[in-house]
Amino acid sequence: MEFRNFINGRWVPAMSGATFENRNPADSRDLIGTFPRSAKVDVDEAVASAKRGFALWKATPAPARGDVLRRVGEIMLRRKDEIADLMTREMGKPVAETKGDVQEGIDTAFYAATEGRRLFGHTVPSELRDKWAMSFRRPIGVTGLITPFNFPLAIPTWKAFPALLCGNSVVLKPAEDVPHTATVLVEILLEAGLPPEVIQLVHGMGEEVGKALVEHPDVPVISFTGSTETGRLVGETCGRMHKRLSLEMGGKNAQIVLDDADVELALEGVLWGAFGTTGQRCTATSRLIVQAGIHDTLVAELAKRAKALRLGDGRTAGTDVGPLVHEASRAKVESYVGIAREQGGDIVTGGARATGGTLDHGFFFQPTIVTKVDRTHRVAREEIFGPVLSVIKVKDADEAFAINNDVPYGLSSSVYTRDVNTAFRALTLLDNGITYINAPTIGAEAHLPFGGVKATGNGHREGGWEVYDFYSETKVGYIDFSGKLQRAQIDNYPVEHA
Ligand code: UN1
Repeated sequence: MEFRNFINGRWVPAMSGATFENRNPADSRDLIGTFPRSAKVDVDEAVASAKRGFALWKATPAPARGDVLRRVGEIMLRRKDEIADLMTREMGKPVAETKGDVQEGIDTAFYAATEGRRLFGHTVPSELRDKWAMSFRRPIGVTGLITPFNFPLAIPTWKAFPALLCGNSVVLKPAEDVPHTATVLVEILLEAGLPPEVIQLVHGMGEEVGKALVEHPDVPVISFTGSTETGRLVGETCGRMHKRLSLEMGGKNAQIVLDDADVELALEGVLWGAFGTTGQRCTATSRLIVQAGIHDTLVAELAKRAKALRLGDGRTAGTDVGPLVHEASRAKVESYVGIAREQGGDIVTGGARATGGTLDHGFFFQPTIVTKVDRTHRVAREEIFGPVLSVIKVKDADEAFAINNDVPYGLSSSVYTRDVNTAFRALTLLDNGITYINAPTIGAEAHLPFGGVKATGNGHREGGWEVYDFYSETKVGYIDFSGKLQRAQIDNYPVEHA
């Protein structure tokens, strides 16, 4: 099947005619389709159209924009199973997880729909008589959204729905691994009644399409989710061009388990956090920091359960863990296992490609646990983005908190303890955007701000109420109905204060 870009209100191929293939990572013989390999000219056309879309859309009342997004949520709800299936086919995670991904999109749509009837400003007392002061929100313009493969629906919706609700138009550049899901999202937006030029979809590679979008002078807002390396390049360009930029990047998230924890709960949490989505989440648990008293028991049981996880096609019932998204990711994971060994880590389970039977056709890797990891080891500090968990033994909570903070990233963290004081101390002390108590490092909900500190982000948040500030510009209005010139700071303070 041949898929297209959506530019200028029409489904079109890349102007050059170039294409790329998208294949199922669980079975690379399964070709999903060919997609346009677009270039700068396609982006230029998309942005020109999105500018016309913006002129129309910004004049549409926010509650009416919200109505479109409510219909989007309704269509997604109706098509949930079908979308989950095609999403698993193109990126591999089990259907239970892709259904969760669609649900996150639905939640985001319904939240955005109601925000159309809020989008609050402030009314503030003026320091002068017969004068009002207020703030309100204005849309900004064309937004360029660059999204990753691991949440093919949720992440584009996190960005696009608030952007649209605020009255901006959107040029979406999805990861080249998940172009089919993005295509379906655009179809749904159109079916729900979004005026065609308000949304543009440009498929292709980051270095070509992403770069052209980031460098385009008529795109004042960029939102990027991906690696910290690429985010730095995006940030440099946006800084130079005075663009508003939201970055959501790497993580090295830790689950801390203290001696007083409910061990069974901690076990279930770390299995889900480390190996869900094959470890390919920015929020994945990639470090397990365990207090000495329960370390050996916990690790032994964990290794047993990790070994028992069933690998396979995410569309087959009973599959716990799907493949990595492509061969390059698998090779990266494999190289980190080598690095872990060289630096003195002990591979207690996994450590190799998973092969045999149908697995031979996909990019599978065994769930891997490395023990005897020191905080200085590379597997304790660098993002791997795969099913590899590094276990670090500590003597107490203070050491655990210090190690949690001793990495360049700061997305999520998790602490298992029954002590309420320790739990609140963790919330206060851990340098992360999100801390979970007695729950894994993954599982953020759509109506709360999502994001991290340090090299994970640049201070913005997605989700919840804060993202609406990112996609709108604050404007202040002063209305003086006194009928005379009133000089602020001067006429209301006529007497010199000593
Ligand atoms: C991501 O890891 O890229 O909290 C996003 C979670 C999901 C979102 C993760 N709701 O794991």
